[in-house]
Amino acid sequence: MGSKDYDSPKKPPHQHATIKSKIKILILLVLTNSFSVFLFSGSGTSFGVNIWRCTPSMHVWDSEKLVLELNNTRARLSDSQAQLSALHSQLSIGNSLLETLIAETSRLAPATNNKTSDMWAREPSEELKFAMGPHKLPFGFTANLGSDELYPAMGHACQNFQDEVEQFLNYTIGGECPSDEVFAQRLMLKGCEPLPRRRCKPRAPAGYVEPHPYPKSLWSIPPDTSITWDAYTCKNYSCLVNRGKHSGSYDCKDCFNLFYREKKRWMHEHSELDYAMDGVLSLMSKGTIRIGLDIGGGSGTFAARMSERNITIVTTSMNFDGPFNSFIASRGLIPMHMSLAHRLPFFDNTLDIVHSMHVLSNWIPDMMLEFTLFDIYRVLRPGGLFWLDRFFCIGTQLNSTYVPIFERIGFNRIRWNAGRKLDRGIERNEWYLSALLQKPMS
Ligand SMILES: *[C@@H]1O[C@H](CO)[C@@H](O)[C@H](O)[C@H]1NC(C)=O
Ligand SMILES: *[C@@H]1O[C@H](CO)[C@@H](O)[C@H](O)[C@H]1NC(C)=O
Ligand SMILES: *[C@@H]1O[C@H](CO)[C@@H](O)[C@H](O)[C@H]1NC(C)=O
Ligand SMILES: *[C@@H]1O[C@H](CO)[C@@H](O)[C@H](O)[C@H]1NC(C)=O
Ligand SMILES: *[C@@H]1O[C@H](CO)[C@@H](O)[C@H](O)[C@H]1NC(C)=O
Ligand SMILES: CC(=O)N[C@H]1CO[C@H](CO)[C@@H](O)[C@@H]1O
Repeated sequence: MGSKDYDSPKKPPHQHATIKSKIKILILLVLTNSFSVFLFSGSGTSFGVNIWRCTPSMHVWDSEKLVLELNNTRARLSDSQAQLSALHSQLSIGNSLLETLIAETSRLAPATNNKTSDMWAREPSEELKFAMGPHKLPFGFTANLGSDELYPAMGHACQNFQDEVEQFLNYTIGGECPSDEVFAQRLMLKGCEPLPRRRCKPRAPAGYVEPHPYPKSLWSIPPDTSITWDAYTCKNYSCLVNRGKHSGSYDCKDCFNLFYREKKRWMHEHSELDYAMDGVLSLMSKGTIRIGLDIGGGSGTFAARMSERNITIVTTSMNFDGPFNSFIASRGLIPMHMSLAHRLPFFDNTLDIVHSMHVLSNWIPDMMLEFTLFDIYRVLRPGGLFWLDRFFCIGTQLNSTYVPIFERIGFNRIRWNAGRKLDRGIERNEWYLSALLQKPMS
């Protein structure tokens, strides 16, 4: 389809209603004012406080002057009242005239929706208007939705970044999307999440190679050509895999080398902070842990290990230093591109297990952490497990800040291990907390 097919703008459903409601507000204002004028002028005893505000120079003891002033004010007010009611009737006429006019113009001038426009710093671009809707539903579809229009989801903070959002929505309709993964992700991290949807297509990888069949795919590194790399510093998987050997801090530094540390994770109890997966699962009735979530799951190894145990785990991940999501998907696991600030897209009381390693830590502002933990509690089913894996903090914060937060949430502790971080952590009083927490049955 050519871009022409996409272009035809639809009549925005809201314009008419918006101007109408603005006029109604105006009339209400006028009515309210004339009503108070009426109160003022109608009764000599109800002057009170308001008059003092109007004529601050007057003195209470100057009673003769006061009477004069009041008489004066009263005269002026009843004057205004007369004027206002004249205005009022003029406006009513104006209102019906305008309604006719609006009905006419909204037929003639499409895509001038000013209800949503009001939220933005300036008149939004056409594509932005389409992206945010609302879009009218066909007649008869409103019952379940409770509305006769659909509002596309878009993070409310998008409004703070109109330039960026419009740049994000600047493309050839139906054509190839700009190569802007990093740009888009920064926008997400500023709170513009979910991003608005677009009417363009992502670039195809240079040489897509079909994934290995499952379960071999779980432990295969995908070919460099099967994803697009332009956006990242590391231009291929070899780079991602090898950077673990070099110094420097990267997100999920050594998790792309599937044959080194990654291969051993959660297989054995290396220390009291590292629980073995089978040990954790054995605490629950067999087969009752079936579906779950790994928050910030790096290359997806937690989900891969769970998959080998017939447990389905969704892995959330941002693409910080590389295409984490593509990597996870190539292993045959489910990636979800979502920041930590996002409300978990699962319904209440549904998941058997939520796991998170290294990600939840003291860099997260306390209030946000508390919201995150309540959200985890929300999506877990009664009896569901929250496996908090290596939560990092300073020793003094543990008992003063974090233990109280965890206690407020209301999980039951199944396992709870706090230990000093080895290497330089010892002199810096750096700690890790690992815990197995269970949502109460009732
Ligand atoms: C108040 O004003 C009316 C005319 O508006 C006048 O007849 C009356 O004498 C005035 N009363 C006083 C006390 O000035
Ligand atoms: C959209 O992109 C074109 C070409 O890159 C540019 O000239 C134009 O200014 C952009 N418009 C907006 C609103 O960013
Ligand atoms: C992989 O990328 C790195 C830089 O990101 C480059 O130095 C290296 O030559 C690349 N390797 C291959 C096989 O393309
Ligand atoms: C996973 O499910 C398959 C098919 O039902 C079964 O053959 C296999 O034994 C299961 N594996 C585990 C670890 O339970
Ligand atoms: C926290 O409190 C517990 C019990 O009160 C205590 O055993 C532990 O040493 C404290 N932890 C830290 C890191 O201070
Ligand atoms: C079509 C239309 O009425 N657009 C207006 C929306 O609101 C902005 C800001 O108030 C005006 O500048 C536009 O003309």
